[in-house]
Order: sequence, then C-alpha cells, then structure tokens
Amino acid sequence: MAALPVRDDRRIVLHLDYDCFYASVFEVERPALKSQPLAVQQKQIVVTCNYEARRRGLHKLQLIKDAKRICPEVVIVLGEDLTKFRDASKDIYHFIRSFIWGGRVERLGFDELSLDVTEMVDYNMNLLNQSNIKSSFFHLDKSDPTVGFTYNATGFHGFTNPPQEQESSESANNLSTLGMRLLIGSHLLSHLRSKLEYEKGFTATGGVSTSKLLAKLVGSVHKPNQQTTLIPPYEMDDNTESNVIGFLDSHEIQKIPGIGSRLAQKLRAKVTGQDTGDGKVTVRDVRLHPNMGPPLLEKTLGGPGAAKGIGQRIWGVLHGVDNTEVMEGRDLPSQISIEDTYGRGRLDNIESVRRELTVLTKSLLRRMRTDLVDRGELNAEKPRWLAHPRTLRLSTRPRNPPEIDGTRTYNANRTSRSAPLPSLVFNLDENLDSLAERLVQDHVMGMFRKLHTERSGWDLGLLNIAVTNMVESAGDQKQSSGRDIGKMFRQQETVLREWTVYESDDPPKLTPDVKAVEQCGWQDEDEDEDEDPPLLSIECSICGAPIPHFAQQAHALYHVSEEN
Ligand code: TTP
Ligand code: MG
Repeated sequence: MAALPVRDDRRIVLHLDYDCFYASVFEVERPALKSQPLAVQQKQIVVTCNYEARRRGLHKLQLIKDAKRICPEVVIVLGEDLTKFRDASKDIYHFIRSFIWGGRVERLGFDELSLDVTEMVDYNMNLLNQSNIKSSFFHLDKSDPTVGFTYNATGFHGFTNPPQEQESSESANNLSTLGMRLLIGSHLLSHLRSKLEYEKGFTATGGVSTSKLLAKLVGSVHKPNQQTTLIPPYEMDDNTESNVIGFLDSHEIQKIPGIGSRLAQKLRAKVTGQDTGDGKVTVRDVRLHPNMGPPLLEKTLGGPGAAKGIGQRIWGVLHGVDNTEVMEGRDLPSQISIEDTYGRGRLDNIESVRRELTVLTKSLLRRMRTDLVDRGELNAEKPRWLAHPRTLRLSTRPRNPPEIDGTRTYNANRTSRSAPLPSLVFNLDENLDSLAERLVQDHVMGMFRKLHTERSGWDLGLLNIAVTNMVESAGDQKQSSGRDIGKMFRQQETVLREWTVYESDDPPKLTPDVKAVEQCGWQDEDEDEDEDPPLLSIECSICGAPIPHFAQQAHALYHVSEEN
C-alpha cells in the first residue's frame, strides 16, 4: 500500500459560509422580506433564494418561470448588479477579521471565509481553569483581559461529526488535546456567528477542523445557520478508525474541494473502467481501488495542462491532507476586468464598438472606485486610492469567418493590447459618464484600432476592458510600501487555485446579447493556468454565446423556456 500522506493538525481553522447570501443582502436592506419566500433573479434564473422559499420547493439555479409556478407568492428581486453583494462581502470580511489575531482571514469568493484561529485557541487553552470549566472565559484581546466572552467548555458548541452523545464535564476531561482545541474553536466560531447575526444581520453556516479543506467540508453538513466540528481521532492506527477518513470516504469525489469536474470524470472512469466517467464514485472507492497511490493518480490525472505532482496532491486530498495556509488580508484585487459577449452581427461596426466600450469602461471605473478607494468609516474621511493599477488592457475575441459549408467554428482566442493607464482615471471629482467617454475617446479607441486595423469586416464576440498591474499606494500603514501586489496575488492564486472562487473574467451569460453583468465564476483546479483564469466555456449551439460549464444546464433551460 502507498505511504499515507502526513496531515499537519497543529492548526485550528474555522470556515464560514453565509446563508443564501444574495437573498440575505436584500433581507438586511428590507427586513420585512425575511418572512417572505424571496428569490434573486439574474436573467431568467433564480441564482439563490432564502430558506423560506426553499421550504416551499424553490432552489438555486431554477428557472424563474418554474419558481413562479411552484410558489406563486414568491417575491422576486433583481440581482444582476453585484455592487451591493460585493460591498456586503467586504464589510463582513473586515468585521470578522477585526476579531482574529494576525488578521488570518481569507475570503473565498463572495460568501465564504477561512479563519486560522490557532493562536487564539492555544492562548485560551493555556488559560483554561479546569476547576471552573463550565464558565470559562474566552479572551479576545491579549492586552485587555476583560475583552471576551464566557463559555461552557464542557462540550462542543453545535453539531459534531460524527454525532456525539450529550456532553458532560467528564467527557470534556477525556478529550485529547486536539479535541479540546477544536472544542474551544467551536465556541469561538459560535461567538463570531452570533456577532455577525446581531451586528450585521447575516447568518452563516460554519465548520471547525484543522485545515481549510476539512473545515469547509464539515461545515456543509448542517445548513443553514448551524455549525459542525469534525472531532478526533484524526489519526488512524490499529485500534482506531480515523474520523477524517470516515468522514471523507462517503463523499462523492467531486464534492471534495480541489477535485473539479475534469479530475472527477477521470477518476470515475478509472474506478468504474468505463470511458464515460459517469455514475457515483466515492472517495473510498478511489482510495481503495487496486494499486491506488500517487503514481497511479499521476498517471490517471497527469498529462498536458495538469499541475505537476498532481498524483501526490490528490492522494493527500483523498486523505484529508491540506497543508495550505490561510492567506491573510486579500482584500485588494490584483486586477479588475469587465466584459460582455455579443451575438452575431452586433459588433461589426466602429460606432457600436465605441458605444459598448463606453458602457464597459463606465462599469470598470465604477468598480475601481468601489474596490480601490478607501472612504474611511462612515464615508467621513477624504477618499484615498488604496492601489493604483498601472496598465489598461483591452481584449477582444473576433468570430471566425464562416466555412465554405456555412458553419462557423468557435474561436476561443482573445487578442489583447495593453497601454499605461492614464492618470485621469484617478480623478474622483469627475462624473463617471464624462470620464468614461474621455477615456474611450482619447485612449481605448486608439488601442482598439491597433488591434483591428481594418475599419470593418470583423465581427466581435467579446469585449473586455481591464486595469492590471496593481501597485499598492504608499500610505501611512506600516505594511504599504508600494509593492506590486499583483505579483503577490498571482502567486497566491497559483498556490490556492483550488480554493479560490474567482470573480470571473468570463462572466457566465445566461442569455446572449445582454448588458454586461459581472458574476462569480466557479473555477476548477484542473483548468489551464493563466494569468486571468478563464472559465471552461462552450459556445451554445443555439445562440452562440460562450457558456461556462456550470451554467450550461441553466442556459439550456433558458432556451427551453423561450420555446414554450
Ligand atoms: P452559494 O454559497 O452557493 O449559495 P447561497 O449562499 O445563496 O446559499 P447557501 O445557503 O446554500 O450557501 O453561493 C453564494 C452566492 O453566489 C449566492 O447567494 C448567489 C451567487 N451564485 C451565483 O452567482 N451563481 C451560481 O451559480 C450560484 C450557485 C450562486
Ligand atoms: Mg452561502
């Protein structure tokens, strides 16, 4: 049998996933919505709905038409402009981070956080007073012993996995050191969740374990507004079964973060011996498959485009090994990019290009002002740019000309042109409309003409405008030294790609030919490495729009609904 990978269980990691996030943002704005079934619409699809709606049969990625049929009283709100979700996400991130020593909090997409609370837990573990364990005090501030909360350290807060009998002080005494640390972590998580609920209005589901992978997975066991701790034993020996292995084993392989659709398909094909790679295959099926180990996994999953050492890495993941750090303070983006796709014949003349570029450029400038400008608490301070992108980039994707038989192949290649970003974009006094027009007229159109020298004859499927090469502003904080944070983030993205929900450069388009809408994209770990991670898109055979893989089902449904 292949050697077991070594897990580092020294850390205590908490995971938070906000419940029905987009719907909650509306509920926080208008609390009356809480008691109603509420669905958030993007195009013809319910992207999420609150739990009242879920109780009545609605679910994520359902057609609006079906949602209305199943629940005629559903309240539908439009969620195509992501600004308020992004703002809420940032606000919650800063709020939670303010509690965590060393700021060890990482955002995973808009609605998930990983928190490394090892230092806080170990500090409090050392201060546990065994004689008064029922009313222990959790210290949230080393320099002020009055800051914190009391908790009952005789049992875990919330659920455990596997489920435990009712706790007693005796069973707490029997816990291993790891068990006690996880227990303390579970109380901290509960405290953070209730702070989030009472001070910000958001509920969240949480997990406690020793890595991002395990905390995230165990957190999803009890939803919504619950939390679960993966309890020891974590190690396997002759007498004990590892709870980590027991917990992971029953999962379908694609449910494991780090195993995306492509890897899962290859693993299923390997295990079932069928080319299609369909059917349910669990972690246990893969783990115990004859001769399974890093070399066989490397052979099965490796090849062009695969990350080096993939066999070893996936072998680790199958055993719950994830020794990646929780990255701190990732609140400035490495680039901002806005794009839209266009149906045939929509962008074949210079005037329509100018018009669309102005729309996209205005969105880009708005995003820059949201994400890169610090307006201080309560907007009371003079706004300050936190980072200055140095480069403006324009990309297009021309359609291939038709073949002799009239068919057209999909061109996935983009052409790009970059130029220094003119300083006029940093003028916060100018209104966005006139700034966008000036930028397009004086700079972007020139870049476009260099990309497409012919005055006509092209037909564009996509326009993308981006600012990149982000340089953090020299400020009064100790940390900000004007370093190139783009490089730093690119490095993080490579290391942590399997964890990152990208704000996609290739927004999923649920209908063709629609106004630019940014969306969150889900990135599989096994896609090609690229500076701007693309989503795996396939051109829709009906309308020609590129559709990321996770939206294809919903997109197909959209056409069905159109026909009816
Ligand atoms: P999720 O965490 O998948 O969903 P959720 O938070 O709404 O619900 P849950 O309680 O089950 O965690 O996604 C977070 C947000 O991302 C969600 O509110 C809406 C958005 N979203 C998309 O934009 N596209 C999608 O395909 C999905 C599934 C979600
Ligand atoms: Mg969520």
